[in-house]
Amino acid sequence: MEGREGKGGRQRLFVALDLPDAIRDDIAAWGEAELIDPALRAARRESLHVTLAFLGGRGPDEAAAIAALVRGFEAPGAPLRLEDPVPLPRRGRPSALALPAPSPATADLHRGLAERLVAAGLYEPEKRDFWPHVTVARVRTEGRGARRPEAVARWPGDLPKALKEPFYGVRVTLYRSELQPGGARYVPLAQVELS
Ligand code: 3AM
Repeated sequence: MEGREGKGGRQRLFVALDLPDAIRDDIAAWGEAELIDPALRAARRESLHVTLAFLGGRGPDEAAAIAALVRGFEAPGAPLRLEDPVPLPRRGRPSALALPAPSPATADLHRGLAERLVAAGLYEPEKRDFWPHVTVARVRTEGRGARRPEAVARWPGDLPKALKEPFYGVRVTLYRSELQPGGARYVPLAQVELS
């Protein structure tokens, strides 16, 4: 997995819990039917994940150290379940749509990973509480260069019952986020299977 670097050799990194392929498929199928408002841009199927730690722009040495830490991370598979979609932020005009993924095991994963990254001097924990979720769509912005999200007229309906059954997150991946006109692309740099 090669590293394509951005400005000054820096890459925008984050670590995530990957969803099983079957769940990604089911979310994508639900999204095809429900994310029909033209202001919504569905997340790519292969991008569906629960972010565990956002690391921001890092140089090659730090990226290599983070990759090594992720490869050596040991933890049990984390059971989680999905809830009906919520627009984010909850106040003001929404810019994204997420499925809450309440899971004490995922919070433990986040804590364990954050502790190791902090101990290695590679991470400053966020002040806000960890809130596990899967981002399923972003809201397009109004016109060129505008930052204000468009208004969404048709929000999706609830998830089907089958998508609310518990499942296991089985892999932790370090991703590089590449910002592109069609939406961010996430490139896996290092992975570890959970036991
Ligand atoms: O996939 P989700 O939406 O959970 O929102 C960004 C995305 O999370 C989040 O990191 C993931 C990969 O881009 N993110 C982006 N900027 C962030 C920041 N400054 C951030 N999270 C925290 N702080």
